[in-house]
Amino acid sequence: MTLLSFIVWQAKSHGDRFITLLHWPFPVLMVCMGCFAMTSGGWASADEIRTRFACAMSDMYRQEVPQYDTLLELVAQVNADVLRENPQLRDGLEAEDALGRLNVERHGAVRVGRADELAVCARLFAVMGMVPVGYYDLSVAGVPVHSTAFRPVDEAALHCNPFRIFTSLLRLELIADAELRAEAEEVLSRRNIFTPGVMELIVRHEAQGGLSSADADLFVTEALETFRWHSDATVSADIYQRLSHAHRLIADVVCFRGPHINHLTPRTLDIDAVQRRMPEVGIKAKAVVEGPPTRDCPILLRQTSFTALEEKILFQSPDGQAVTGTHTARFGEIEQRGVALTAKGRALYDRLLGEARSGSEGSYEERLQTAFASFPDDEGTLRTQGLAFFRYVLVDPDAAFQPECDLEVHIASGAIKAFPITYEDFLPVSAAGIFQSNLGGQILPSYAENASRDAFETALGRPVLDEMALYAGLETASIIALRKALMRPESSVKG
Ligand code: OOG
Ligand code: NI
Repeated sequence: MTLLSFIVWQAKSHGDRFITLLHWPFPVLMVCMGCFAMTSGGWASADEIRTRFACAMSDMYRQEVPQYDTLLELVAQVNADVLRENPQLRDGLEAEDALGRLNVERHGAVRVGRADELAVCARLFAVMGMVPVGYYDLSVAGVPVHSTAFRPVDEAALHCNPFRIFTSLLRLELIADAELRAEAEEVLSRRNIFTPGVMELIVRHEAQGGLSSADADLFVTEALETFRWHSDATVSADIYQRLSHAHRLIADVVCFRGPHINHLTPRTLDIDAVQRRMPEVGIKAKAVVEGPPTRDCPILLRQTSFTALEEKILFQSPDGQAVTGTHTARFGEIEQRGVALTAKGRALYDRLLGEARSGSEGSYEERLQTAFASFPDDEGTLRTQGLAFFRYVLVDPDAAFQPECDLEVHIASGAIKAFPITYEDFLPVSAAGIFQSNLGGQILPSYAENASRDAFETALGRPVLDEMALYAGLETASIIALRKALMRPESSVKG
């Protein structure tokens, strides 16, 4: 396929989105600007605030959940081993300048109880350049929430620190018992999960278009308060028990002063090794790894977790007597990320996963391996069959190009390199597995398929972005940059 026809093919396969993509600030996407601490206006950059916040959150969680600290050490060890034993992978990551991001990479998760709490979360995360991407309906899996992931979206920001927060909104309407529902609503209506300080700084950021470095520090401190663990419940033991009986997750969201961060997840280069070695460091891992099976060429996302801690809590009591109890909500998770799949690739993934999950022969891992045998496992085939997204980079600017040159010829000659675009999002079936592994084996009520994206977006105060359009945008931007380089052969284009 020639380069020009490839661009035309992109335009056709991504339809209307391609037109929108043409309006993107391509130079911003394509030029890795690194993490500048300051923007030109003198404000702390969103990337910088996000990095400070992610570090502060990680430090807080290490104090609160010591097993997470142990997990971080194990992941660092495994990643170092993988890089030592696999120089090719190391060189690839180095060529992409992606080693730095690996060490800071985390995702976390929180669950809020009211629509207006979600809306303020959107404004709070926006200060850090994190916007809602994707809609996840988890009611089908017996979890009464729907969710999005707040994350950076442009290439430079992702490169700097792709910190994401999977954010769920409780769906009280799925509580069948009307009296209990009203009670939960009443409890939630009494709380304010944001400090006056963070509200003021959000408003200042919106008015000024940025925050000074000192204000950014203050913002991080104040924002962190929302996600801190509080061991004193806001309700009596009786209400807690009744809500917990309806669904443990409902009690977790409703009965506390705020949406405590419930896990933080470092990224590993070998999730099977971490899973295997968790018992050596005293961590009990979830039985199966969610997502695709072990492969040469990782796709999407694989995840596993350790079960939530049992923590002491204090209930309210009318006579002021201390009533103690326990609550299990906070856990640790690890993830391994692979290439983002196109709609075609994703449809194949969903079909094969469905086959493995519904089968009954052999172990789940065996069924997964068998089902995924028909998913191509080399970058070249994933790319040429249009199953995954790639970023095309001109690595030899001195090569003699003609617009009609064949892309594949230049890839074969090494003048153009195709790098897999990392999947930055989540998977609903996996997310449900992660939720469930931490509900202590509670039999889950099954909710009818009940996606309510409109209601979610109304609560959020804006639409969620379409992740497929974002990946297509990154791929197309890289091709347009190549085309520009063809027109001005003297200019060198770096990815
Ligand atoms: C979120 C579970 C989903 C993931 O990695 O898929 C999630 C939660 O337990 O609140 O974090
Ligand atoms: Ni997670």
